[in-house]
Amino acid sequence: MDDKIYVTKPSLPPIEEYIEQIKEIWEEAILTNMGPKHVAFENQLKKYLNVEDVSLFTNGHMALEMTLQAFELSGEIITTPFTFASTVHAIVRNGLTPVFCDINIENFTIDANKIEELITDKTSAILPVHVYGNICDVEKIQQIAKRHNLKVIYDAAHAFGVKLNGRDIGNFGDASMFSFHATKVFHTIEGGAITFSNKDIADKLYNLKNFGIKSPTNVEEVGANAKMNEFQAAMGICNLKYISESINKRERVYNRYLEHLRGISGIKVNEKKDNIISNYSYFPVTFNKEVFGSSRDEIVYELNKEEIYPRRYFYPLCSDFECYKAKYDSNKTPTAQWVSNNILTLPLYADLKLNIVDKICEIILKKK
Ligand code: T4K
Repeated sequence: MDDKIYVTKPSLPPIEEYIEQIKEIWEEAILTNMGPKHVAFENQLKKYLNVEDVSLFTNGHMALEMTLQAFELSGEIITTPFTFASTVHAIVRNGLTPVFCDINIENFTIDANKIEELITDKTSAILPVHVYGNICDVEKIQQIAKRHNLKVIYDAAHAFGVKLNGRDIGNFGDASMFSFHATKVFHTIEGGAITFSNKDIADKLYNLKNFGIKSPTNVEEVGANAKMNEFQAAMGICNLKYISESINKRERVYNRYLEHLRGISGIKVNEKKDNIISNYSYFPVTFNKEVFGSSRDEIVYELNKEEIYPRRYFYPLCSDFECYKAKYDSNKTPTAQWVSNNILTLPLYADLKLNIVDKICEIILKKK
């Protein structure tokens, strides 16, 4: 048995429940193309996420890429360099130009106070990321978007089930993308969804993910294939039953980390605010070597020696990627640069044993 500890481990439903779902797929012999599981799962999600509309995709990335296409954006999109490659690639693969805004040090999301100075006559949208499930300054972002007539599309890949002041996260901006990848709080093996309220976008997304086909004889748009299949939807139906239990277990792990690491000088943990219902998706920690005594990378080395594999999400910054670095200067986003160089996401998943959390923290605190 592999007793290595990774940054995450997928939550799986009882296998019998998935087999039951799969049997029904066998009986119907509809495997994909918006079949009965797809429709049922979409309806369940609409209720769970408390949103007007949901469109399912084969993964979060294609959901985001096609949403940018559906809104017919042009020119420049303001986003954050402190994110997974997908966010920026989705912009570039649409023929658009990412403009990187710095992040705030409190919760690592885009610094809303710095967005306006980046707006030009070419800007058509803002693409903020609720990174680690931390919520962006949605109010300020909405005001800016309104003033400048911009669309707001949230990358909510990490934010499944999160609420702000009782309002579900998928209701902010023009659309939000959720990832249902195996490594996420909630998964469909691979998968993703867009939540939105604009009815025109519903038809567009539906067509775009199915080659732009409007009817068997009418192909209206240059679409692609990004449909969620029936096996993915079946996994979603099974996992949705256990989501509250899974988030509660994550909260226990999160609290245990806090018990050990909160208040240690040179370490900053990701504190949850009282007006937020969290999904406890990640446990990011920054290490300030001058104050703490050890750097992030020294901590990684120590943990790896014990077969514990946290991840440096998100290092390097997207603006430092080989494919983008010639066009960007990461010194212009100094907070993102510092965070990327000093942050570590510690293992966090529903079934992580609390004694392992104790061990991880002991290894970290020995390096004070
Ligand atoms: N926007 C943001 C902000 C995102 O973070 C992501 C995805 C997207 C957009 C795009 O959404 P998707 O198209 O993926 O739906 C992982 C995930 O693959 C990726 O979905 C996720 N973000 C990203 C933050 O993490 P890697 O390259 O770190 O994956 P990997 O294979 O190294 O997995 C991490 C650890 O998880 C492994 O060390 C072991 C464990 N693991 C992984 C898999 C796949 C398992 O235990 N079981 C598994 O099946 O990207």
